[in-house]
Amino acid sequence: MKHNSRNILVIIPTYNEIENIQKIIDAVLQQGEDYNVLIVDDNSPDGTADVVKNHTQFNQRIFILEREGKLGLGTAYIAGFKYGIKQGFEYILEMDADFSHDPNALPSLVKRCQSGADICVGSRYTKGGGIKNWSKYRLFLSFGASLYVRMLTSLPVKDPTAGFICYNRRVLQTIDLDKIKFIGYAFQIEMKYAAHTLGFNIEEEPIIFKDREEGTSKMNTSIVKEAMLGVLKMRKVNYSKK
Ligand SMILES: Nc1nc2c(ncn2[C@@H]2O[C@H](COP(=O)(O)OP(=O)(O)OP(=O)(O)O)[C@@H](O)[C@H]2O)c(=O)[nH]1
Ligand SMILES: [Mg+2]
Repeated sequence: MKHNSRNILVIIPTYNEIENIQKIIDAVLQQGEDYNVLIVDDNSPDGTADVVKNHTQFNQRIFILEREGKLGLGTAYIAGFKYGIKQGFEYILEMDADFSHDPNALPSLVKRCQSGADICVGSRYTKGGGIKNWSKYRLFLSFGASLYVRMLTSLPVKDPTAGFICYNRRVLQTIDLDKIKFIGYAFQIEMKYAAHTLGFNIEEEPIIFKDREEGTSKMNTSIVKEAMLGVLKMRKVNYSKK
């Protein structure tokens, strides 16, 4: 059997991504031999997991974690991180299934981690980054959230709610992942905040984010509320393992 390189793992949580799943897996694996993909599916009613499972039998670079129901983005990533660490991956990434994050930008994030960054954030709000075809409302929410976070915390990250990220495995091994409590945008903030308070350095690589073209959005106001209150709460948490 061919040796499977345990170098890079791209985690993609999915809920009803049947229109995107095949294309996004192909686009990730195309980045190189050392790229692997882990789908964390929450029993999508549209059968997303079945498409993935058609491939896992033949392709050793595709993995799947199936959960019983929609348990949220945050816990999906935590499950994925634990899997990636256990399987010995060196660089563990977060990415959406909906092509908002350009798979061709993956190597630029990995490269930054290979040359010293503990975390590299694909950033919309750093010089050279940007957003394509978002409504004024989404732009306002997202940019407002980033200002809010930076006002209330010392987090030196221009795009704290970003979800396109490369972690060095040492970061995920050091954070007590069982203390990460939030599920939506707050989860993204919380991971960066935890890493920062534990002394890890976070770099930003400019990316152009684009709105999903296919499938439906899972954004809602409770996620925004969680983020607003969550930022206040996380300042009291010690994220180290005891
Ligand atoms: N496993 C799992 N994946 C989820 C869940 N909610 C969202 N996702 C996935 O997480 C990623 C980001 O979710 P999106 O729906 O794109 O959220 P968003 O980017 O804020 O909103 P839009 O792009 O406007 O739809 C996508 O790959 C979703 O399929 C969930 O509860 N469980
Ligand atoms: Mg999206």
